[in-house]
Amino acid sequence: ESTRKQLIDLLEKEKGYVSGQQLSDSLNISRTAVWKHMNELKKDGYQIEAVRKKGYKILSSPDKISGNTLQWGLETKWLGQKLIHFDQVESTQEIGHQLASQGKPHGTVVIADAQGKGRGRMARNWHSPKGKGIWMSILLRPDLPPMRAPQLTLLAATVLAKMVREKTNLHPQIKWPNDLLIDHKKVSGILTEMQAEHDQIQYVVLGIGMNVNQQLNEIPQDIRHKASSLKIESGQEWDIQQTIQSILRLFENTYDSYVEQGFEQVKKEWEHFGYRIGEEVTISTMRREWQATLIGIEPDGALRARDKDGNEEKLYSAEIHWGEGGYH
Ligand code: BTX
Repeated sequence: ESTRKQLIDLLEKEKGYVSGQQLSDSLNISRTAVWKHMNELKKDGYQIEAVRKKGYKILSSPDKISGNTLQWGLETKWLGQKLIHFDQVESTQEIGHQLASQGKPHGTVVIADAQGKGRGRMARNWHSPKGKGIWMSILLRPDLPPMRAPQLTLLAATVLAKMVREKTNLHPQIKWPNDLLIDHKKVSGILTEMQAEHDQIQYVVLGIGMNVNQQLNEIPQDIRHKASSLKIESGQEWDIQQTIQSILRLFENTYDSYVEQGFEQVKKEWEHFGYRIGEEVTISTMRREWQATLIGIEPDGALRARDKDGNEEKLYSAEIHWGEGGYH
């Protein structure tokens, strides 16, 4: 794999042709091995021109996602350094849990082009059409108590919001705890699942679903009024691989400083993007439903809300909605 990376680097550096002999010398592999690598690259969607007596040249890099192309150009230290890509799976979350139990390291990433049974929270489903979005799960092994796990969801949401803000002039917002909205519509959702024992998180599988290149008619009709994609909102097609790489880079930075410095900075960023903070909404939990004003988030990531009588409450799990029909 690293030979292959070096091979691509050599070809990319050289604007002209690089001879098979030159490649074989620099990489210390046989001419036959060079030739085999070229065939593998073609399978991954690289367009390579081979000219007799001159050598090889990369004409274009692939759009088609693969583990290799995703890793190439990935500017991270630990996140996604182990990265597994599938064309189609039921759910990347499921695979994340399998990898965790096989002992795969912190920072392992699973990505699929399509999910047959993408899942949301509380057994809801997540529509994950082929090649249209980012369907990925990140395996984390944080040295944290289980009660801090919800902070990771909020952290992930700020990362997605920052990515959108970096690349567009749109105004992404986060609806507590885990929805990324653009212009009031859900573009992305996060699902954090944890395995804990005693007072220690064993691992977290953090799932990110992001609608990227769907057109309006590719969003299921029943959610079209409340869901959108980056393409619909920005009016342009996105490069999915680059978008994944940006998310992973931002995630790693944000996560590293969270581990070093705590939740405070994430909380600030989250509140900057926070949706309907200061406004009146309807909150429902398993037990009841009431009107309240959203105040902000707590240092531990819980939502703080104030009811009509001025009583404040910390919420760890609830649904927030407003207007007709509600939103969930
Ligand atoms: P959630 O429970 O907050 O949102 C699920 C709800 O959102 C659904 O009930 C539906 O109304 C709506 N919905 C379904 N699909 C979409 C979509 N593509 N875009 C916008 N709205 C939608 C949010 O759960 C967490 C989603 C995590 C998805 C990732 S994808 C990678 C990983 N693997 C996996 O199976 N789940 C996660």
